[in-house]
Amino acid sequence: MPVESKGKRRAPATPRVTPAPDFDWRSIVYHALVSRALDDTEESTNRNRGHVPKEHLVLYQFSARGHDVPQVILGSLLNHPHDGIGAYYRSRPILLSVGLTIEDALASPLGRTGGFSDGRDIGVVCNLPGNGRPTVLPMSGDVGSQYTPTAGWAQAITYHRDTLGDANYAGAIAVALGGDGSVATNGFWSALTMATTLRLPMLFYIEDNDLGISVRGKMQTPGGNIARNLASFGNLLVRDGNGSDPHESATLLGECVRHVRAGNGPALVRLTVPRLSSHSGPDNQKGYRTDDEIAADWQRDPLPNLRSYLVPARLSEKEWTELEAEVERDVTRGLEGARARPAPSPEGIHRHVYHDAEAPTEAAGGLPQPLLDQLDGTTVADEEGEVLRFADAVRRTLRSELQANTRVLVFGEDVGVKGGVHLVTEGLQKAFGSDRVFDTSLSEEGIIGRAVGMALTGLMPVAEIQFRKYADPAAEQLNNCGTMRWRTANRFCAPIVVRMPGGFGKDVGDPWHSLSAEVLWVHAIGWQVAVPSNAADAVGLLRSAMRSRNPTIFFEHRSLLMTSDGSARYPGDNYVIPFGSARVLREGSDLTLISWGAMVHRCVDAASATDVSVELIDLRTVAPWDRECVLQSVQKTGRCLIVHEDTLTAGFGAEIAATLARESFWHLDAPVERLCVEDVPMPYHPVLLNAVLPSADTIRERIEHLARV
Ligand SMILES: Cc1ncc(C[n+]2csc(CCOP(=O)(O)OP(=O)(O)O)c2C)c(N)n1
Repeated sequence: MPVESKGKRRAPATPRVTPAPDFDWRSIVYHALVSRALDDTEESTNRNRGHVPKEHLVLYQFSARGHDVPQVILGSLLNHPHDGIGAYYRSRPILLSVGLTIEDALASPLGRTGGFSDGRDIGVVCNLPGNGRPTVLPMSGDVGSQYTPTAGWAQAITYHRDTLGDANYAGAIAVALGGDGSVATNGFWSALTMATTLRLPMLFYIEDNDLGISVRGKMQTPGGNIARNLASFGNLLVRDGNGSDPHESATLLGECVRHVRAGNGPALVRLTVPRLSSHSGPDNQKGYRTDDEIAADWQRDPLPNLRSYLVPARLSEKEWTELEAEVERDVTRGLEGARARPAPSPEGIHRHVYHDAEAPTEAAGGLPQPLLDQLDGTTVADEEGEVLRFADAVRRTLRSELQANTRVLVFGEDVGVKGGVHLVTEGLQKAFGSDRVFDTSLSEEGIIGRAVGMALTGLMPVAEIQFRKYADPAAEQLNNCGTMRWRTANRFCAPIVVRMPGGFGKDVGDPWHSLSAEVLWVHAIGWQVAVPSNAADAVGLLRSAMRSRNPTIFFEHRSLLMTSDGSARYPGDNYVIPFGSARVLREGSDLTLISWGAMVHRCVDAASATDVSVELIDLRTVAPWDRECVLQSVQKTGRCLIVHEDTLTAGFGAEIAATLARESFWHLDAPVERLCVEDVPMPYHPVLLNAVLPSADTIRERIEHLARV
């Protein structure tokens, strides 16, 4: 086994103290040595090494050397089957200590089949389904994105334990690992706010190597010590110590884990650690670190300290040497197994973007299948239902699902006591209690990250984003939620529902409250996107989303919430509409008119005001969208006009037009036309607003023009 770092190691320096009891030191040593051996192996077989055969190349590599010993000490304390770990690319040692196999650990950086991602994601972005041991939540490449899903897992622990009465969750905790650079991210502060205001069972473990690639810790937090700066933070136990010292690491980590497990609220522990390698494979540290600094860091290597701490007090010289030999054997065997695995097949690359009923195993996360089987809905609407406004229909659907399914939670800014700024959730907190319907802190990243963490534990979170535009701060969590199933090769999924009002209001607009831009989530991978035009469709689509194994963006158009346009008969407490099924509102033979959301109503008016025979299709969902319905209609009429409120360039109409150009070219008698908001933000004054929005008149004019072409 190549051990590049051996020559640089120094004599042990830690003063002899009696090793802390209650730790499985043998296992800690084993995993620390495995982690070192994996780093050594990968560093000698990465892209920078010319002599390595191509098939043995590690394509992208991060070393945990120096971070490893305290991480495996922490891992040894995580033994509850419902513990959740939110980690990052330097966290492999803790994964090893909670069940990652050596073969998987090596196969993934080689990009081989199996493992965390089946060759789809870089090897250091790991995950580990629990199966009776702690779960390592699917990591992301974005620094800081691990924090809010971990806080969501922590809140879900309290929900399972206290609301669902599942005693198996008693004593479980969530642990987020992050570097000193990550304490400057939105995710860190959002999760810290959540954990401390709600007193969640969550531990923040900050591994401070004073480097964020090349940037020093003083740039990330004043003075470079997040623990010192958080000393007076409310509801937070804070500890600070030396991660090179195994005794101090074990003492502080042990104290913090006990504190959180006992239900005393969150804790944060910062340990200083040396980064004994470059940031990652391609980095050579030139220009930002001197040889003297690197040598000084080697003086702080925790591994020789671990040895002098334990030998001979807990392990004999012989036992340590035997452990080294065992590790060498196991890693050699693991490497052989990893290299023997085939490269992934491109054939399967399109699988697992969405739920796949044919997959041999179901991903972890989302509602349990037996519960979903019980919740089978009907596509037959109750024709006698009372006429409800859109907002009332959504509220009634949330109410019936909260009643039918105790795993449903509804939350967002002002959603609880007030009932939402649009009053859609009015009265729900009173009816279902503040653990099921609640206000959140003002952080959209926190709202969505929390939802993701909760869904991973098997809950159905329904998160409200107050206005479409305010989903912007949550973009990272939304994107990572969508790709989760694909990038973990169906090991994890986080089906959540994100309700958001958007679009122009009644006689009013502006760039902040009137955005639609639904196409963004059609382009983002893995999302279902519903844009209902009326209360009945809203009921069916929302219920489908809340019983789905895929995440859903659910638009509630502002101009429809309280108006007669959006009103419809309530179709029943079990009514569902499958995604991807459009509705033909009016049959015709001259031209196909396609729309969704509030524009549907202007299209209805336009179609009724012309002699042209218009077939009007309400798409209802834009991801997936009903291609067959559209193609069939256009192949009949030969003409197509698409009307949407989102801006023209690269709006969803462009996708439909491209599809028609390819699939219906020989049936077209005229170019496919789009009528949309031109490429400007929504304006405020009604005169300006009306100047940019397609009106029934402009739609009719365009229909008549197109019919004459
Ligand atoms: C959101 C985001 N911004 C930038 C990067 C690029 N990047 C990768 S690692 C890193 C430094 C992180 O430092 P720290 O959190 O201290 O962790 P360490 O690597 O030192 O363990 C940066 C800037 C990223 N992955 N994600």
